[in-house]
Amino acid sequence: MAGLAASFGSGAMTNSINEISEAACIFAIGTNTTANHPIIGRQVTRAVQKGARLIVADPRRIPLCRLADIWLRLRPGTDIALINGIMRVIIEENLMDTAFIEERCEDYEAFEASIMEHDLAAAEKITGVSAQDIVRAARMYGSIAPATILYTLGITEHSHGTDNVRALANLALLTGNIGRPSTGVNPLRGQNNVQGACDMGALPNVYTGYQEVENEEVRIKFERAWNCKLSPSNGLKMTEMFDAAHEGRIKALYLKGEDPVVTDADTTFIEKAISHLELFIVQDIFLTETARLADVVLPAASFAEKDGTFTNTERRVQRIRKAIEPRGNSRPDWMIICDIARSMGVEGFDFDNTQEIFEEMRVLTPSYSGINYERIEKSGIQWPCPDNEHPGTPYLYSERFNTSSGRAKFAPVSYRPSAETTSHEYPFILITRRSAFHYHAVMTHKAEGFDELRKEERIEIHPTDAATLEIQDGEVIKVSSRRGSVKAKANITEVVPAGVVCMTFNFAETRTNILTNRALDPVAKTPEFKVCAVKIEREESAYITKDYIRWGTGKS
Ligand SMILES: Nc1nc2c(c(=O)[nH]1)N[C@H]1C(S)=C(S)[C@@H](COP(=O)(O)OP(=O)(O)OC[C@H]3O[C@@H](n4cnc5c(=O)[nH]c(N)nc54)[C@H](O)[C@@H]3O)O[C@H]1N2
Ligand SMILES: Nc1nc2c(c(=O)[nH]1)N[C@H]1C(S)=C(S)[C@@H](COP(=O)(O)OP(=O)(O)OC[C@H]3O[C@@H](n4cnc5c(=O)[nH]c(N)nc54)[C@H](O)[C@@H]3O)O[C@H]1N2
Ligand SMILES: [Mo]
Repeated sequence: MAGLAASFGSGAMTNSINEISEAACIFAIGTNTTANHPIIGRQVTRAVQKGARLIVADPRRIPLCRLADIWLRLRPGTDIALINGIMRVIIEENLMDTAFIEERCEDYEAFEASIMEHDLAAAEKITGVSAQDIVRAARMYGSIAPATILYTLGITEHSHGTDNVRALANLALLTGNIGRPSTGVNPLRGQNNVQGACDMGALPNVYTGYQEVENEEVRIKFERAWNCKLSPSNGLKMTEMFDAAHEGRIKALYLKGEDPVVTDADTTFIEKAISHLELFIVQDIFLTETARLADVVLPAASFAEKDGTFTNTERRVQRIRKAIEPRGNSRPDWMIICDIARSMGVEGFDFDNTQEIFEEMRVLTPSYSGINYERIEKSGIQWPCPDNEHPGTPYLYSERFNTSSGRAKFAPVSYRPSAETTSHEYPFILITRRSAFHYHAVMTHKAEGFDELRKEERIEIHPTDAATLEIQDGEVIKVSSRRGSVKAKANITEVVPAGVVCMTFNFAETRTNILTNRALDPVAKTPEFKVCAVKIEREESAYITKDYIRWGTGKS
């Protein structure tokens, strides 16, 4: 996920997990923390028990709402109007940190002018949150320090996700809540080691440690180390690769640890794009729905069957050790990759173990230079860690930001509606989300216990809407978007507001992502998973769509 644009860096938490319990104010926006990051959720609970103020911004009544001093039930996709409204109150009531703005930031005047362009009445109209609640939240976040912001997909999975993050960065800068303990703008990363994968350059525009592909000095350094020529231009983001495959610009795809036929937006399109490939290789620990479409499947070993390091959401690099031997003919990912490279005649892949790979990486990566296997034998170290004496960095930006001037830039952003809005034909907004009882689509369904807790999709729908449509709780209903239809049982609940329905994407037999919209954020290229327009019909009038029948039949 894109980092905090110009001034910040890597999409990692700016601060540490254990600092959250010491915060005096927590603003949790677009994160169902207790369900999806339970360890961090515990920190929030502990902070509240110690007297911290909690503001929650979420269209759904998530468990954290019970603990919150203020719950801002905004309309999906309207966060920028909400955050800008909060900042207007902070400016009008003089709650900003003027000294911090003068010493550490730039471009403030233009930013302030942009905030004063829209009044609270406009914010109330767009978000559905009362002006009074916006004022309360602004006074709370603006006057109680240290204050920390926690955010996740309710913020990022929008066609304006990067702007949402910029708005939150502006809010932290305005109040000086960055660069000190228990402050910060903290994206809680999703998958295990997704932070480490990004740190290792599994992104199309950077090498390890966010060293830019288009920077010539960087490129020459890597060319010398690897004794080869490297491309001077950025590659494609994953979502863009499927467009390229669809158009024949990409002919071969080697996919590792992703199940896009279930988890990417508009899966009908994804399957079509895959069918245009000349060669499709999938490397996974399970035979996923996507792997069924592959020409070659390479069985990989799971986390428990290999050595290496994982880097968690607070930038902590930790050792993992093999607990059991790889099952069957599966092998650790690094061995498979090295074998493929060697058999293609590429030099430099003669590693005997993961420590050798780590050593090569750290020599080339300033933020990891001081980390080695000996130092993290017992407990992990948080990057940046530039040398062997450095203790690691619990919070970022204590002295300077990642800009040439070292100052953070205010970046004005204005509210834009989501790519798809409701219409007469599609009158509901569909939010997609996670469940505490499953991990995405494939991984937890192999264990029976999880299915005891949740074995099928239940579509959350508000009692008023259910009554209008004469839907009973537990009845099978059909949900359709402009892209296709799926069916599942209704769950009548006030967790969702009227006009909004909500589904998970846990079940291959209810492929929620047939419905979702591929509208991408212009910078991060993340799809708008959190907002699409749908209609709801009772099963009587429903019919099974082509997409639904096609499920599981493999490559056509
Ligand atoms: N049990 C479990 N835990 C997981 C996962 C899992 O599959 N299962 N997946 C992991 C992964 S990869 C990730 S990325 C994280 C994700 O963690 P979260 O981001 O917490 O996951 P979601 O439930 O998708 O979305 C969070 C919240 O965003 C709200 N939301 C939707 N639209 C908006 C909006 O427009 N504005 C605001 N402010 N809020 C909105 C939703 O109502 C929801 O409560 O969870 C990780 N943890
Ligand atoms: N509608 C909707 N869709 C969404 C989202 C949403 O909120 N709404 N959220 C999005 C988000 S944030 C995420 S992160 C994605 C998740 O999307 P995916 O990453 O596609 O989902 P997972 O099921 O976590 O897939 C991980 C795959 O990695 C495999 N795997 C696990 N360990 C290893 C290993 O060590 N080696 C290899 N080679 N493979 C391994 C697993 O078997 C699995 O097939 O879904 C996205 N899709
Ligand atoms: Mo994620």
